[in-house]
Amino acid sequence: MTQKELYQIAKERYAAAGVDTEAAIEKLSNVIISMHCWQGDDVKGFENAGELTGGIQTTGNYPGAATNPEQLMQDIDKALSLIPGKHKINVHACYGIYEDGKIADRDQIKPEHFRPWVEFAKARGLGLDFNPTYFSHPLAANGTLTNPDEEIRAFWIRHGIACIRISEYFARETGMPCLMNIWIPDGLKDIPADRLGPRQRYMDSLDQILGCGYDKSLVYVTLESKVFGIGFESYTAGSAEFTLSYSATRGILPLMDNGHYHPTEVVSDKISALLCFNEKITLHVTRGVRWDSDHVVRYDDETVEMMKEVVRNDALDRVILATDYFDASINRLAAWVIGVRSVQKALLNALLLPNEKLKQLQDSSQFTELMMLQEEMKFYPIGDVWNEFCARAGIVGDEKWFLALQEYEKTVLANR
Ligand code: RNT
Ligand code: ZN
Repeated sequence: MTQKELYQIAKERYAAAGVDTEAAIEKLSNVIISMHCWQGDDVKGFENAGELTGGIQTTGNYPGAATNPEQLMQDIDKALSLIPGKHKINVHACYGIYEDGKIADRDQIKPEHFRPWVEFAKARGLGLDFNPTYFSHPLAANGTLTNPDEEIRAFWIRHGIACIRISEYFARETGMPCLMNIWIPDGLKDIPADRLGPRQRYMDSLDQILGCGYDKSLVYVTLESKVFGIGFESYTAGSAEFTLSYSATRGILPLMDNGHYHPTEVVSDKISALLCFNEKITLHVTRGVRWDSDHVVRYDDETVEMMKEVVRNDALDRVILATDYFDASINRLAAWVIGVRSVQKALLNALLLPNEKLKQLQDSSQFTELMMLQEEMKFYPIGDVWNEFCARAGIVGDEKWFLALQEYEKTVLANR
């Protein structure tokens, strides 16, 4: 049977369950995912910074990592050619491009250092997001925005403001708002003597950054929490409670990275709680295995559950989606493609559920039928709808997309 015929059968089966596959495909085509640039080079950036710090880590040494802007952009292009839809690229401040080799320090970075990213995005009709880099820098050794040394703290405040300017530039140039996410690693390995002081300094630093005056229709500032990092096991200044309260009181957006909670705590359950209080929220979709290990996103239970929360709460335009992981042990482009496609598959799954019916069953306490239907829906022919979605986007739907990467590995990556 052809793909079209298989899709027709799938369409009819879903229709019988009250699900409109055409509407699902149409909605999924419009979902933008912000793909993180840092999977391509193990979060190294272009500043020759050396070691990755900040309590995050990549493991593995799969050959072919990008080592310069040309290679990274070439790899992003290749990955995007295997992902259906038009998306955004999420750039970190340590990915500035310095033609003369003169690297600007973090408090001196300017829009011009990111012009090649703008050209890259504009040529492809993509949006851009941005992140200040509060790690992998000598002045980050003992804290950034919480640093008790006022001069160092001022340096990092200047970095935040410089990043707001670059985000404004991205938004103006691409014609799409730029999401600027603040995450700092600041914390302590062992039991603190003062938990309040660093948080008060963090609050003051953020107030100073946001007080620089910027166009809120161009830049959406988000604040990401974390419960711990490697070497920061006992305390982080930017805990969930701190960052949620800060964003709620300052009118910026909260960001949840699903690697940043206790192992049995799930972000899928937090989305609705935040939607009660925020017009928009943001996610870093990742996969934590035992710790915030930033494994490649898969079509697993939690990803599926998170995307159900986005779809069934009618929040596709309220939950902003970005990926965040770094695996150096497998083909890095495959990591991008598998992760972003997994998010899209989880969205499609949610779009293909009879969500109204399931809600009614819950509200009328018909829990047996609810469980039965939730389980039976898992075996509906989602794969045929996925293939149709990909075909309409001109992308290979099944595992054959990997052939293109095998070829790329032979002809491009192996020669680096
Ligand atoms: C770290 C955070 C943060 C980073 C990026 C590189 O735990 O998840 O988002 O992954 O800024
Ligand atoms: Zn993150």
